Amino acid sequence: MLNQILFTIAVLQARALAQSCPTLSASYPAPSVASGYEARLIAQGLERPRGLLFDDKGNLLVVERGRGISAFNVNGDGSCVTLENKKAVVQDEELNHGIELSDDGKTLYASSIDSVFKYEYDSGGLSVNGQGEAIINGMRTDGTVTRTLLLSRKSKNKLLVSRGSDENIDLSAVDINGGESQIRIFDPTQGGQEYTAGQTLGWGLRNAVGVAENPSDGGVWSAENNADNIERDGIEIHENNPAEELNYHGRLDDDNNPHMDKNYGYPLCYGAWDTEEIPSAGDLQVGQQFAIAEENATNSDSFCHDDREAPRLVFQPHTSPLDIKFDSKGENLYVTLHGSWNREDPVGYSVSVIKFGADGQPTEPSTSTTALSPIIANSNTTACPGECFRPAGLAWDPKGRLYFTSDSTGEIYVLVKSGGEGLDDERAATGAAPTTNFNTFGMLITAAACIFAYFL
Ligand SMILES: *[C@@H]1O[C@H](CO)[C@@H](O)[C@H](O)[C@H]1NC(C)=O
Ligand SMILES: CC(=O)N[C@H]1CO[C@H](CO)[C@@H](O)[C@@H]1O
Repeated sequence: MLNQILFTIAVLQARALAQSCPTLSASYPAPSVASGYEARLIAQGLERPRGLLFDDKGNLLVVERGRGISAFNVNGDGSCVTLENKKAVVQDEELNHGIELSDDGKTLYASSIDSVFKYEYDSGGLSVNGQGEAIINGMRTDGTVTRTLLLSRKSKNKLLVSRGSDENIDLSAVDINGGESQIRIFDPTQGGQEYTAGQTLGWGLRNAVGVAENPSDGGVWSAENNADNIERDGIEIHENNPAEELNYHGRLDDDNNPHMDKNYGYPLCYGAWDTEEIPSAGDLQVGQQFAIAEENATNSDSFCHDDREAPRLVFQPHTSPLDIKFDSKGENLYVTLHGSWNREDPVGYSVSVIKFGADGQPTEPSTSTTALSPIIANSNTTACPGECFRPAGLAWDPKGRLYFTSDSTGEIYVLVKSGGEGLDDERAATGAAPTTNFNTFGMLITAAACIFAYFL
């Protein structure tokens, strides 16, 4: 089975003018970058950076876990980005991952393990007015800590909040009223809401840290981090099962959305990856769900198949998909893979891309094990997690450049096409219109770094 695409050692050729590019060097071996892309390390020294986004003036806001929200002015063309004038926007050590901004850029949202906070935000002053108001409460668990936020751009006043399980295999998640392992929908203009009062978009989602809305058709997707240390029929199968999952939730503006309020299996059913290692697998295929049980496993498999929503795609177990972001046309879904701990050979530790078709669905079938194409990865994963970057949050800037945080190393990277153009053509076209600090000569002379890698 093809588990991992191997990279050869990347060759870095820096052709850019020294003064126009930041030259930060990482404490670990230079990452491998796929052909056609360029990557650059643009910030270090952050406190476990997680979610990030760009405001209406093109400033970068990033959640530093245990510190709060920080802002930077962003300058430079191509991959030669500099982050300047760091400013603390919100100082709150409880904030740990989620961040969102309203369409008009004036309301900022962030999450802690227990609550979602709302702030009046001023992008001119890079500041918030007063304290945040807790608009959603009651999410604390002993297990998962992230509460991913997603504001729908297709439906007004719908804030999606994803909450994970209380423990690895959390049997309380079989009760929809408990509120564990769910994505719920809230009206962000209301205050003082309990998490369990939200409308359930999906449940049985162990820890759906990545949540995204396809801009082309409004389809909502989530990336689920699946269970560790699982056994079936008393046999350890955790090395190559269960799969991480990409689940489909339909459109929020569809009053007859057939996926609304559906159960995706956890804690009873799990996506299969390596079916040969699953006892009594029968004709179970990659991407179908199976039951974990001491007895009756095969009987329960039919329940998982018939009564639970199957993933639309599966990924290698333990790769840990954290953030997912579509490009403007909904043709590519980018994924950060935070990386494994519960397996012998480290996997994940990369940013990858999934192709989507004009029908708003992935081009690969649900049985595929090759839906992810790596863009940037650690060149020596045997040293992970110790000497590796660990991708966490993703964000687009107005020029269509894609940024990601690495929480373990306190870093931010930018990804562009070879030659410096943004990865998102549509944003690059509109965002590159003459603005305050756009410089045509800069674009031409900033050939930046060419990084070559070959897929084996
Ligand atoms: C990869 O990392 C491991 C563990 O730190 C180290 O022993 C090994 O020499 C490294 N391999 C290369 C090719 O650098
Ligand atoms: C639902 C089902 O098939 N239950 C069976 C599980 O296994 C026990 C022991 O073999 C049977 O007694 C049950 O009927």
